Amino acid sequence: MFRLFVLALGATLAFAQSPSSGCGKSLPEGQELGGFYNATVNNRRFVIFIPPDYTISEPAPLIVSYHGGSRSPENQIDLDLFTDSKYNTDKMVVYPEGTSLSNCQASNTCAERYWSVDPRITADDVAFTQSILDIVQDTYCLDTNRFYASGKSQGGGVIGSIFACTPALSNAFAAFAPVSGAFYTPNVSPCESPFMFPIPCNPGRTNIPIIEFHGGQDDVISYNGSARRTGACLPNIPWWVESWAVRDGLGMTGETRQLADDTPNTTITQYGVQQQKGLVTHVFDAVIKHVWPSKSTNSDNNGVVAEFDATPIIIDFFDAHTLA
Ligand SMILES: *[C@@H]1O[C@H](CO)[C@@H](O)[C@H](O)[C@H]1NC(C)=O
Ligand SMILES: *[C@@H]1O[C@H](CO)[C@@H](O)[C@H](O)[C@H]1NC(C)=O
Ligand SMILES: CC(=O)N[C@H]1CO[C@H](CO)[C@@H](O)[C@@H]1O
Repeated sequence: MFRLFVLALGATLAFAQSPSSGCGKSLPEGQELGGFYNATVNNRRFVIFIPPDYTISEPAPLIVSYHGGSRSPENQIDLDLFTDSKYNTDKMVVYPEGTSLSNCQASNTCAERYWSVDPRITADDVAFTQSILDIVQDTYCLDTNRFYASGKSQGGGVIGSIFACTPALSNAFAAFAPVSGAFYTPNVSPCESPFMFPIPCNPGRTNIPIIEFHGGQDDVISYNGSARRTGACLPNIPWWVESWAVRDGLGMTGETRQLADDTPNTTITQYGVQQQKGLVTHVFDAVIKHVWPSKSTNSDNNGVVAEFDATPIIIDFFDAHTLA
């Protein structure tokens, strides 16, 4: 009786952590704190970052970050700054690699990698992600209540319109943060303005935290939607976000304000009230293009920087949401 009580109290004090089976296992040989390591599963590559504060006894949160279409895990590492000690020292970060087009040899594009939100890609990225989660949680000491997904462009599309819309993965990740998301939607007819069509989605729960960032001058994935590629349609972005708010039971109306005093062109819209306030959140910068928003030069922005850094906002959003 007494022991049960102590266990229950211990669990409460630990903020409902859920230690993975990797807890207590020493780091794989040759791996060090702060290091990056290639791994593969079913012939597909992913990169693992061991956070500097990692220990085998304290379950770490996990961020899985998906690169943009044609890009690579290495590009995403440079862009998202989730491995920069300025922003993160406690979270493990994993960078999966997409697959190439089936006819890539003809077009000489086999080094370019894409995600299955792109209608040309048939790889099972849900199974790939599930395999990665299985491996890392059995190898490292992770808190399975704090797994998070982020991604740029197609990487944002695959997490926001496929993984968050799939029972198993919507339950595996505690929150999702697509950036300049390419939310290709199949079988939309007609695919035409105002691009506010029903988004097919079958999540495993009704309280999924989502934060989406988008630029008003995005010339790749237009803010107002477009018919960019045969076989799939791109939704109006505010409509896509609003669809998530409705799916989460928060209603269609959000509260919009300027993000910060020094961001005249950037607004944040939060859906939900009281404890659920911001469960669905949208950050809109009217001036930026198809970028990972950053006040510094990065490989996306050609030196035309944003009014804010997306990275710390995403990390704060993740920290605010856990499973259970
Ligand atoms: C992982 O593999 C890629 C491609 O094979 C290579 O470019 C990269 O340097 C490797 N990264 C590490 C951390 O070994
Ligand atoms: C999107 O459409 C709205 C009107 O619905 C318009 O005011 C705005 O300029 C458009 N934005 C872009 C980036 O085209
Ligand atoms: C595109 C846009 O809205 N630009 C505005 C950004 O903010 C400055 C300062 O308020 C305005 O002068 C720009 O017009």
